[in-house]
Amino acid sequence: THLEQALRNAIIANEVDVHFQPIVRLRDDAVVGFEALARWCDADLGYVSPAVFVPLAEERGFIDTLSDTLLRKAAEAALSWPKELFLSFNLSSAQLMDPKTAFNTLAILNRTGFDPRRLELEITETAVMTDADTAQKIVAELRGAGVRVSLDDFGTGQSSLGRLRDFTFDKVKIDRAFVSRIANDKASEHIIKAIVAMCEGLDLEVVAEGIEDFSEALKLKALGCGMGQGYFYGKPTDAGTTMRFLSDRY
Ligand code: G
Ligand code: G
Ligand code: MN
Ligand code: NA
Repeated sequence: THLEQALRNAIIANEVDVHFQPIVRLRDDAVVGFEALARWCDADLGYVSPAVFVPLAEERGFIDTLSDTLLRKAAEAALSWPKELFLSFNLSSAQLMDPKTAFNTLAILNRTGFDPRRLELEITETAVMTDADTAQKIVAELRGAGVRVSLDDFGTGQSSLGRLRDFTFDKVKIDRAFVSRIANDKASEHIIKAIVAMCEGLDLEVVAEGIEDFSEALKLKALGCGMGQGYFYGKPTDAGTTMRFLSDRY
């Protein structure tokens, strides 16, 4: 298809970019890391969402090429950040079924000179459920090298709480579907409270995604959520803007 060819060309021409959105500690609003988010603006097609082109690359069998390019770019940019900040990077579900993923990922970090202990990989429940054995091996290998792993979009996938026991994760990201409802929906508040309590018991960190205003931030803090992310704290911005934002703060 035209879209596929355009994407392939954009990868080769190094035109698929990566932006960064801050993740903060809710206690004091300190920035603790950034999530890398792929961005592609094609000359003819205009802006194409990663929600469209990531699945396309998965389907057409070049997600590893795309993802390697993005991780390299993200890690290179993150090298200039203060050392205590982590980089969070999304792995696609297809990559969690490919045994080469752990080796490839570590090779990129090695080549870039980026400390694996500063990398966090976001994976989804659905990916974990699809091919649990392979996913588990990949996760174990990466964690063995110091990479941390977070469960993204928590609460929306085909989750089984049992997986939380079988799998060793470091962090849970509460899907913004819950966060966007806490203002007027008691049920979402109870769900978040339960997730926070569960994570405390399992010694997992918690991030609330999609925080868009001050009242949501206050509520999540009151619910004991440790970290937050969303437009209220910052939209995703390119590497240069992110760096200027950091120089102003540190
Ligand atoms: O960035 P939003 O900004 O529109 O992202 C849409 C979706 O695309 C999200 O589910 C997000 O996790 C996914 N996504 C964004 N960047 C990447 C990436 O670099 N790799 C993968 N696998 N998914 C990404
Ligand atoms: O699936 P994942 O959680 O990786 O994707 C994150 C998605 O959420 C990206 O598309 C990102 O641009 C988007 N996002 C980040 N913060 C906010 C927010 O505060 N509100 C909304 N609506 N979307 C957000
Ligand atoms: Mn994510
Ligand atoms: Na998410």
